[in-house]
Amino acid sequence: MNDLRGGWLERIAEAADEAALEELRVAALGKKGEISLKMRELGRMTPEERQVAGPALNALKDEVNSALAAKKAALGDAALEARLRGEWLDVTLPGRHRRVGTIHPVSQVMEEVTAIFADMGFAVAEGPQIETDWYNFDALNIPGHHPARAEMDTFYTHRAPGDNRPPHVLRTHTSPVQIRHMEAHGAPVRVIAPGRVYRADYDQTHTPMFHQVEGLAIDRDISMANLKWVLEEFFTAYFGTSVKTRFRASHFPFTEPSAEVDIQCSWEGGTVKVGEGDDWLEVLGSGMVHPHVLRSAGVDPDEWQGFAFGMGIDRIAMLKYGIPDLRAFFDSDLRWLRHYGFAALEVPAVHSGV
Ligand code: 2U9
Repeated sequence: MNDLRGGWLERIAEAADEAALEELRVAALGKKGEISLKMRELGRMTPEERQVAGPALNALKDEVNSALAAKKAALGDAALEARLRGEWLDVTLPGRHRRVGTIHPVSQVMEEVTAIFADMGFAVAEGPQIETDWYNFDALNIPGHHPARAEMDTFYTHRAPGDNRPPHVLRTHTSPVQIRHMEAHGAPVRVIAPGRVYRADYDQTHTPMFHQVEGLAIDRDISMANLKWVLEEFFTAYFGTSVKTRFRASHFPFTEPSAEVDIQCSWEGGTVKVGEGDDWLEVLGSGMVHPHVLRSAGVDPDEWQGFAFGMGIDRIAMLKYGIPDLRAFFDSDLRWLRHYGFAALEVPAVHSGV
């Protein structure tokens, strides 16, 4: 009995894993296990023999069961220990650096401009980028023969062969938005129309798609004086410093009189600074809306009058943030955005992993 006990306890102690342990359990205590067979022999013993062997075998069975359970727990602990050692984690490592997306500077400037005009009571109007030639030209006092049509380097859409209607155009300015706005709502009007416009032109200062914001204020007695105040208010808010303006007589088909507007600036070492110095920089066109234009939009020019202006957003973004080449906007490269220090890029880094 002692040999039997010592043999099983030793093998259990040496079991390498749970599978080996299970094999031992079956070999000792399973239906045909060594200890089970010995217990079956009890029936064939004399009562005296059984009185000795019975309790001894039961004790052995209990002892082997306990040894199996203890070894199983020990193997489980060892496996967990090994796993924990393998899955070791250094929680002091810096996090992985993730680059964040940012607002494009043109969108940022568009929002800044919109907010400034909103403070002065202007609503935002939007409209289609593919326009009829009526809304893009005729309604703006630019008839078919007018040289401005050719000058604007217009993109035309195709018509099906045999369809002789005039083609649609990619809008060359956002002015059609304001024609549509007046048709729908009548006067008085205070709106700005920011958005994409298209002209077939590409060099350091022109891209085939660019962004404009136009403004329109129509009421019974609006004058150029109101225009000057609104624009100076705008430039001062936008550049964060008081900015003088200079109005030069000009000509546009849709305004009469018309003026090109310059802002005060200085040129030093090839960089332009707005709001100081004695130089002037042209930034927008403007004027009193031509009576033909008001009439085309269903507004009576004998009752209503007002100003309009238009400026390139890309250009004023370049001026505020010192971007030398318009094509930079199309590089989609965060490096130059960082270089020019756009506020939208100054997001706090959670982990600046090195
Ligand atoms: C309506 C009536 C008149 C908008 C105007 C300009 C002058 C102008 C240019 C500035 C730079 C276009 O982006 S740019 O190339 N714009 O010079 N725009 S007056 O006149 C309007 C608009 C809407 C109904």
